[in-house]
Amino acid sequence: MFTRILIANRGEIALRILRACQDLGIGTVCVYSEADQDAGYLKYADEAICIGPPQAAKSYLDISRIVSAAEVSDVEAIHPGYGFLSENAHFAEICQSCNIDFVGPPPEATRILGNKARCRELAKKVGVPTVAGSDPIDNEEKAVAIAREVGYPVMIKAAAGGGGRGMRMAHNDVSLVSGIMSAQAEAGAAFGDGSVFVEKYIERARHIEIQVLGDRHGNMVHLGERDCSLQRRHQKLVEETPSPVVSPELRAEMGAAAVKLARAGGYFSAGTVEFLLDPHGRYYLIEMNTRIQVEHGITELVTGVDLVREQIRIAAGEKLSFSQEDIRWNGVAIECRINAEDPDNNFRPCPGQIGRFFPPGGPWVRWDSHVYSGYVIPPYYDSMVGKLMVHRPTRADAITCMRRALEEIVIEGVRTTIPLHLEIFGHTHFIRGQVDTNFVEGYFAKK
Ligand code: MV4
Repeated sequence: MFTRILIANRGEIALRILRACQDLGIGTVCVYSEADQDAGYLKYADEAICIGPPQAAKSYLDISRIVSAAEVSDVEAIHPGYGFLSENAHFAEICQSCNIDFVGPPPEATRILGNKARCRELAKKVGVPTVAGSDPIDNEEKAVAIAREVGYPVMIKAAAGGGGRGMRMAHNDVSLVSGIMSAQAEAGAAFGDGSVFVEKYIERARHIEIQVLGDRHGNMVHLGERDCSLQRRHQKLVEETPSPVVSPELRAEMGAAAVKLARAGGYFSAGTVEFLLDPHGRYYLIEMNTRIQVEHGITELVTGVDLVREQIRIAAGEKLSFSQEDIRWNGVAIECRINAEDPDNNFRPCPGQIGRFFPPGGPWVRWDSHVYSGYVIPPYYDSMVGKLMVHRPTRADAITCMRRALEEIVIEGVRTTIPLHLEIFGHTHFIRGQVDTNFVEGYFAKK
């Protein structure tokens, strides 16, 4: 097992990884930008190294700065968290070449499974259902022919895209051609790869993702699903497990499909296979996330598996200490992502200093956050303040518990999404589990 790990991330996930390291008796090195120099969690690290100015490109995204910090602090491994360099295969390769273990999947698996087009191609090869659509577009006439064949509306997606970037909807030939051009331009600029493909738009779908966990000895399990249908502009607002619409039989089937795909791609570590589930119960692969995800905590609550701890054990060459038959799901867990955004101003980010602050708590409540009264939320990174999770025997109990927790939070000095979450948790359709990927956009259209 490692003696020292560098945490190449910030905020709540840096604290989460730090806690897992401490539980494993592993020393910790935290890197931080000048914008995070007063971050409270740094005091828990054995060593904290400033790697640059606030801009992510010159700090948390700068491979040479992070690897230099790893060299001078003599760590054996780097945990990338999520976002930043967590899905950067080149970074994982540089770590390997410097004899530093990367706490995540092998680079070649990231290159295949983390690319939407290559992931789709592999899924077709191994018999995992995919959405009707195209390979990467090399000419517009072909794209028009395929879109007409599968039927409008269609989605245009960047192969190297993520978080909704390089993604467009098209309802006819004209918007298809213009959508392809703008998606190619956006993806080329954002990811250095402008390749895009077309998929039929699955109406009234649920967004169901399967958590997989594999070690370096060929063992792999799935840990059930997370229903992430409540998104606003491709940013998840609420996640829950189990999904109200996934039966034990469907869970086993989708779990097996996810494991089959990940194995075929040579994957190990924690990863998430994303599917769409249509109203007829048919599921389709859309992509794979080759990292630990923001919403991993609700899976930890219902399965009792510490995913970050397992990632570290796997990176150190240890075997999974459980089989698929050992996995049990207990109760319902729901997460709200609390962001410092202004619901009355189109959810624009609302950084600033937190005044009076009282976190939620009590039985069955988990609050994963790095913030405190007096903390300044910097404008340079994502606006997430914390992840509020609850774990109860039933979905109805979980909703009640979440409402109580949301109502007791005090965060002054910044606007947050808490009022929106309270509206969602009071909405009949959500309470009945009858929402799909259009719910949030549709909800705002009526306001
Ligand atoms: C889709 C889709 C419907 N049809 N693909 C992919 C990335 C994720 N952030 C959203 N994704 C979707 N891909 C096809 N072919 C529906 C979604 C989707 C969604 C789309 C728009 C607005 C909110 C959404 C919430 C979840 C899933």
